[in-house]
Amino acid sequence: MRVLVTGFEPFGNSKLNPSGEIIKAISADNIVSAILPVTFGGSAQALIKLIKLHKPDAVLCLGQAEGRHAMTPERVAVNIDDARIPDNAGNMPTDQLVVAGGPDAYFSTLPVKEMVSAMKAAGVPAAVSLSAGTFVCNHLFYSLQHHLHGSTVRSGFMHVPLMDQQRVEFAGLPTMPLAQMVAGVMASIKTL
Ligand code: PCA
Repeated sequence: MRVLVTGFEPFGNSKLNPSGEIIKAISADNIVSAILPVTFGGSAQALIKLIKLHKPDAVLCLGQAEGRHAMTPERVAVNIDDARIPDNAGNMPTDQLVVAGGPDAYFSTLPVKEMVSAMKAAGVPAAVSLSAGTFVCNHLFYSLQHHLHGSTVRSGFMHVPLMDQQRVEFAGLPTMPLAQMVAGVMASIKTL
């Protein structure tokens, strides 16, 4: 079984993105990984190219969600782009559709509850999340589910907390050690 796992480059004014750092830290024979640009459109195009190239059996995309305490597999992707800050190309869409004519939402086809249980069993704080927001992460997640809808490839998205090295930059927000996040991702992949 081949799993495609992606993370994101840093965005906003940050120099780090834990999802990208996780990608740099994981490697296994059955894992193909990539770091995607934090841009509407560009992120999804790059991901779909990777899916066509590697033909994975499952796809797990990762992104940073500042403020979260736990690893959070997302349950639902919504058909809205509504940015509070510009993406890395300067785009800031408001109230636009991710896919014109697409359904309002798609559910994750990953076993989100089993992933949470597996992460907790590995000692990693984890919880199911009901919203991936309306920025680039949700855009990527929705585009992924739209692309793979009707196929047998299982796919979804997981937000991760800030990492310890971001504690000064995001004073007061919860962080998690990178090694714990990597353990969580590996435990999640095992459930697939
Ligand atoms: N988090 C952002 C985009 C990139 C990332 O890591 C988000 O939650 O939309």
